[in-house]
Amino acid sequence: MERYYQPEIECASQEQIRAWQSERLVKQVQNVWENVPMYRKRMEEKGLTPADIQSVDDLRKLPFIDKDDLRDQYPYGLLARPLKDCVRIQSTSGTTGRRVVAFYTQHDLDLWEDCCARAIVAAGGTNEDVCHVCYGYGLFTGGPGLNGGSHKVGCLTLPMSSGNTERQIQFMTDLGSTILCCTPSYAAYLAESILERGVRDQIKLKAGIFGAEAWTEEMRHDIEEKLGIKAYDIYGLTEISGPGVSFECSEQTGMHVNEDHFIAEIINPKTGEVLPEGEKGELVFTSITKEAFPLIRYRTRDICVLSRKKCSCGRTHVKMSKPLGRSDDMLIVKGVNVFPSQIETVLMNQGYAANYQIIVDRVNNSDTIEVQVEMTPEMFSDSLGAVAKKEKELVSGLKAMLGIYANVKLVNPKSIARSEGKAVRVVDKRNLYK
Ligand code: DLL
Repeated sequence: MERYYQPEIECASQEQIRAWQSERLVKQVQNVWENVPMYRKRMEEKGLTPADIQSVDDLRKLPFIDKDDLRDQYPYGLLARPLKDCVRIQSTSGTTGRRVVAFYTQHDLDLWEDCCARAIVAAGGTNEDVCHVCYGYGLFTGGPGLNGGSHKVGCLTLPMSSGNTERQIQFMTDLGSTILCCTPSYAAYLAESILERGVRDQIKLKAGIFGAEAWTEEMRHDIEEKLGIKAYDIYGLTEISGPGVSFECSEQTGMHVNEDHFIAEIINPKTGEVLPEGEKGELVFTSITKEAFPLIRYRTRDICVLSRKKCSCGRTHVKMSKPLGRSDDMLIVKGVNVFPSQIETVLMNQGYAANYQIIVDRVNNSDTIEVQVEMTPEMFSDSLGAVAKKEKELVSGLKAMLGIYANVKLVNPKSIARSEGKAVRVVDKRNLYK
């Protein structure tokens, strides 16, 4: 369906893109000034009024916001529209103490789904496709976003959600799924399961749209080869709408940011200075068309590079590299955002000292997380059964906090190496950012 490949927008000249961005930014700044007390206060602190923002060149005058601001304003503080105009919330994955909630008007849902539709079209999707969505549905944006995009393209949409691999494969073969949308680790797992069952020749997949977590080029090639598909990356974050903030095209060399809706900047994470195109730094987004929950200069903590090099697909929107790391300590494990501080909170609440290490690995394409924590000296003389009970208590505390299973190992007091500088809390053996 051509409707979601809009060359007049996606292939517009740089001047045209800047003109749209300037016009929309000016309106958005006026909007948040009038409707969101936090923005007005922050602007006033810098001696700014909306009149100081005349074009996209003035964006850098505005203050940054980050996840802590979102948490401080939870739940309704950043709403720019009356609640009666909002029709949906979504939330960042699996964070109990650090919940971030985003709001959408019907207009916001439409533009989000349009962005996902563009991603599906860029992966070759048309109304003749059967789009198999096994991102999680619910508060997580993956399922609802790609589901909406798939409808807009006119694909037959299979709202599978995650899990139940047996059923996934059965529907895939019976209904002839042609586009697979899920996390790259689940895609790799599905690929192995399909090969194990010997049903590869019954699979009609041609493309996959994989994101929500870091994945390497090696992983891409592995999935492409095993499933006989082309695997496209898709990026996004709940705060800015969800998947589809940017997406890969046939060139597979970075993801086009939907610049008619989001302005991307790269900054030095330490100083906040805006860096020129091509330099590596923290990605910052401003949403210029959203109504309910517009974010101005939101620091994503994802480390990326932007490029305006000509793309063979014809799209002119700036491309972002795969995230190359994070400027905070957030981990994404099994698609769920995990902060070491959440784990520490559980340990402290159950009476342990802060001598622990988090070991993340990927075994058979599935993430594993283990928390090793030193027993308290009193526990050292406990029976094995008593120690196992304590481990179980930690496992359920962590499950309640993180929403995922983490293995727990109680180790001898003083057996975790002490560090003279920063403690090495996390050992991530997956090497995803390279
Ligand atoms: O992960 C939205 C999404 C759903 C994107 C489905 C793509 C597909 P959050 O749960 O808010 O939203 O997590 C956002 O995930 O800041 C990145 O660190 C990471 N992330 C998202 N996409 C990618 C990707 C969804 N393609 C956080 N590569 C972001 C690497 C990604 N990291």
